[in-house]
Amino acid sequence: MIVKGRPGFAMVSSDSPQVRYCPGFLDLNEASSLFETLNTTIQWHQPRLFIYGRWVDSPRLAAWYGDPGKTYRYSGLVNEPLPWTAELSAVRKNLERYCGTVFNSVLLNLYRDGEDGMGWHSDDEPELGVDPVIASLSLGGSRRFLFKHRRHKPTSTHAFTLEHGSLLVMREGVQRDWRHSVPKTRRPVSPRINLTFRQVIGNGSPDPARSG
Ligand SMILES: O=C(O)CCC(=O)C(=O)O
Ligand SMILES: [Mn+2]
Repeated sequence: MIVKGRPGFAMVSSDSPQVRYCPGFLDLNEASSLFETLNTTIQWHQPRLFIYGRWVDSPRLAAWYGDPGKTYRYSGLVNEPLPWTAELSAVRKNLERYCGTVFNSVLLNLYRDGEDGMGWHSDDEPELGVDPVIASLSLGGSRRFLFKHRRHKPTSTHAFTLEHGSLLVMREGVQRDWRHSVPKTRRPVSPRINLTFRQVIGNGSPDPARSG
């Protein structure tokens, strides 16, 4: 079953994600100018991930910014944070106010085209703590974003289209109960930047797998 995400639609029952989608969180000009700035000033790199016993290029570029010492590990990668830029600090402040929570780091992903995507995973690494709140800001080309339940069979899938300037807030229970993904697409799509703001607790962790 596919349940289409609607503006302001909150899935809050115990067997569905506690998710809020806010299209137009940033106005068009603000979103476009932020996209241009991040595209050219962020220190993008090509992560190599250890998946199913081998090293592969991740199908996207990435960057990790945050408070000093907020190291983030996944799929064999150890990400040491780069210092906050003025633009990232301003967005962080805005999202902290909106979400009523504190973030000390942000993972940025650059999807160059439809060949780039992100496989099914949960943001459940131990350094994110139990039940993290994650705020996800999208800029550039719209992409589909899917949720599927980790245990329920048959699985129902919730589909959102994350638009330029939109915010998706994933609250308590979402990472515990659901996986999410950004599927690759044959449709022509513009480059997209996604920022997921997180709260890293302490340092170091084991290394949970992420499927691409
Ligand atoms: O690009 C997105 O919308 C999702 C990114 C994501 O799930 C992640 O960085 O963990
Ligand atoms: Mn994620």
